[in-house]
Amino acid sequence: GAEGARVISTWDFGVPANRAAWTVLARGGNALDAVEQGAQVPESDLANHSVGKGGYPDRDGHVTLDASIMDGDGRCGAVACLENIAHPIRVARRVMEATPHVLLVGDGALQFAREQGFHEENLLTPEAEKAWHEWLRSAKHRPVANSENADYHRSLRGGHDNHDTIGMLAVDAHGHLAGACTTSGMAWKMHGRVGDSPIIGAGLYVDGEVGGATSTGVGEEVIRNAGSFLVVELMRQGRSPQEACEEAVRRIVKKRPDGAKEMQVGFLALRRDGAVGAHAIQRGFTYAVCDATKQDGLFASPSVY
Ligand code: SD4
Repeated sequence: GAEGARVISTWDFGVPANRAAWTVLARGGNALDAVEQGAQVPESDLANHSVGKGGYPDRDGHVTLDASIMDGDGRCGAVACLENIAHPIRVARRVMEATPHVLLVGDGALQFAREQGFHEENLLTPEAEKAWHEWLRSAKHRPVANSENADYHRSLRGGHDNHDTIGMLAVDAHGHLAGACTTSGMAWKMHGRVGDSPIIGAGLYVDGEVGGATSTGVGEEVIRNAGSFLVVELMRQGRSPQEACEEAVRRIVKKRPDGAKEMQVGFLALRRDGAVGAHAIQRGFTYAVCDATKQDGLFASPSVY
């Protein structure tokens, strides 16, 4: 029985990701297994240019992946700037379960993944490589300040292709919570740049007494405001998931009065009783909801602009 279980995730591709998570939840499986399964769907999707294999590379042509996973007991693991491994979310879970640490980065993360038996492969698809070459022609390898990364922000704002970070939150039939977040990060970022997604409290936070939150969009702004932690703490103080997401977005906009019109940040929250909230700076942020009554729910988040 999956009574009371629910999984939610960011963007249109959250729908198939939720379905994969639901196969675990529907048979009474646990939230942690569910989000790990679900997050792997966009990681495997080569048409998705911001998660896993097929993701757009950094400005030097390296596909570097960020991912984190967390459960309601505060157990968590993450990897950042990981190359050549198609499923960083699985490595993040191994960090959580097989090391005394929370976050492994770069070569160390890759070394650990190898030791854990993960297979190495080239994650730069011909399509992503072509897009990178096109970007190089116009940008001339110039490091662009976050607020000036116009192409990237345009793609985030429009929401037409909905290729973005997946953040997923689940509550299982036993009332346990878990969340996962995985991304190739900001396209054409500087080599070594790490976004919010693998930072516990920024791109993902879960507390079994309260609920969970995750984010998508310009990671620097989310890190600056400890975004997902903020959403969970606001819920702890009695705000609804919706109010909590709205307040977290408001904080970000307030600190960047000039930049906010040009950038996207979205938060998604799941309270432990299954209540959902979502809010974003720009229109176009969608999220998917799946439970025993409806598997393919897709909603448009309210937004500031
Ligand atoms: C980041 N939040 O690395 C991510 C970006 C994202 O590509 O949402 N999508 O800042």
